[in-house]
Amino acid sequence: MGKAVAVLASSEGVKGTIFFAQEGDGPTTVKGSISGLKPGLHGFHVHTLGDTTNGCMSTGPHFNPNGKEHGAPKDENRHAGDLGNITAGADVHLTSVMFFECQIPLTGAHSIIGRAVVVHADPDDLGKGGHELSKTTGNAGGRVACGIIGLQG
Ligand SMILES: [Cu+2]
Ligand SMILES: [Zn+2]
Repeated sequence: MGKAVAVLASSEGVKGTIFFAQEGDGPTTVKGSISGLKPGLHGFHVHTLGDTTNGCMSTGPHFNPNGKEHGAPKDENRHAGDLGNITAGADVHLTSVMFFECQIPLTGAHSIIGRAVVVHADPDDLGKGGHELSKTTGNAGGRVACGIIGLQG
């Protein structure tokens, strides 16, 4: 079992911890919780770089090893790092995250270790919003929290 963790931090009081686990070549389980998000949908992605020297801005674009366009997790044409949206309820204290994902392995050439998880201010339109940013970022707005994905024992 491969395991990894990202501790999310931000200057806006959003905090969280996201755990990743993968058995062999199977799907990666993504599980965790985030606090401090405003209610509603928030774009949730793996970005290419594990670099937070300039906050979440320096984590680069969406992780996209296959040269695709931005999309929804279930789309054929999507960035590997496109994890869709997470939903923050009216209770801003805790947003739970739990899903399985096949395009973010913890080993191999397309491993997400050393990259970053980013949570956005706005909903990800999943490539379908018709905005000029829809096909690259889902027009998900600012980067409110991020964390570097590191190996966990
Ligand atoms: Cu993002
Ligand atoms: Zn994307």
